[in-house]
Amino acid sequence: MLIKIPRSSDCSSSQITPERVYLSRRTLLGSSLAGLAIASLPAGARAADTARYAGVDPGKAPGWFSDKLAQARWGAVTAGDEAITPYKDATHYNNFYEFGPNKGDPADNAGSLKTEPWSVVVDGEVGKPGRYGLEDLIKQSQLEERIYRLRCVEAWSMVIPWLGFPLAGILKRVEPTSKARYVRFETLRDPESMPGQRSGFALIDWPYVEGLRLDEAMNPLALLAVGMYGRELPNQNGAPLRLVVPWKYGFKSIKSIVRISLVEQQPGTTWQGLAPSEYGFYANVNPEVDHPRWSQARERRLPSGLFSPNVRSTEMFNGYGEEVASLYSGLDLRKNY
Ligand SMILES: Nc1nc2c(c(=O)[nH]1)N[C@H]1C(S)=C(S)[C@@H](COP(=O)(O)O)O[C@H]1N2
Ligand SMILES: [Mo]
Repeated sequence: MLIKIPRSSDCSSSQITPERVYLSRRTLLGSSLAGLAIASLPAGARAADTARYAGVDPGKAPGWFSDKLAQARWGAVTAGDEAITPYKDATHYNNFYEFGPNKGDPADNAGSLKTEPWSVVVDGEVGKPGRYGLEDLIKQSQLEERIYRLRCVEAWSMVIPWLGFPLAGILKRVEPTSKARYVRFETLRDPESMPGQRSGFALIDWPYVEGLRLDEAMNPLALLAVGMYGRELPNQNGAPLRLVVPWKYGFKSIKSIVRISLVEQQPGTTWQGLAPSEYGFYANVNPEVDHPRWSQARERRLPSGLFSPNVRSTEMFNGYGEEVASLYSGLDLRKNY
């Protein structure tokens, strides 16, 4: 299937590393897994980014992942000249409440998550419902590297090189019926491996749930990620399968997905349920609509410290307006935050 990515975030063909080049680079680097991570950089990547990839922990790389990686389309979407966030920040400054409320908790606690084998239930308004093994679900899709900005509703941001599959292709394969209008996603519920789900203080009614309108889910930018930084997803980043919706606040990008349901009605979602006046269903990045307790006009780009806070202006739709603004024509974005 051919998916047309609009110009602004598309890349020139020179940025796609042909497999031959990729394989020879891999040999050059002694085919170490850390080398794999560096090999995944788009040709012409800056020295600084190469240095950042050098710190990538190679991971365990299950068989299906290595097979997909060898056929991947590198640099399918890039973030222009914006620097990739160091791997260390992307894996040690996380929100994954199932593993605790603090930014370091997921890195400390998510080791207990068992990601293999993994299956995803697909149900609701689809022609091909069922419980799919992860490998089966993605079997026919080509792995793509996409470098996206990630903007959290808490006003920090990162630039992350994801590895994943366009959500649209996978949805089409399970054949949504004419009644399907929304997609609902659910995270694993397993209090045994997820200490946050055992805590009596947690406000969240587990499992974590998110949703998209079907046309949003079909937008070419919506990605189901299985990896990042040239390796499979670390547990704290939502292994083995997570959503990435780069034009929306980070909480829409639900982690460790076990269920995808095509539904008629707009699904209730976790953060909207917790505080509907603060977090909406749409959650499009919008510098003009403030959170009731803070401004959304600016963001801290990680790495960010006391002496170099690295603050920048937040862009409408996180800079992806050319690709997604038409989804919302006629919608009052102040009411539908
Ligand atoms: N299941 C689940 N998914 C989740 C969250 C969570 O707590 N649980 N946090 C969300 C929030 S608020 C953000 S900002 C991103 C963070 O992704 P990262 O840790 O990979 O940067 O994950 C989102 N997905
Ligand atoms: Mo977030």
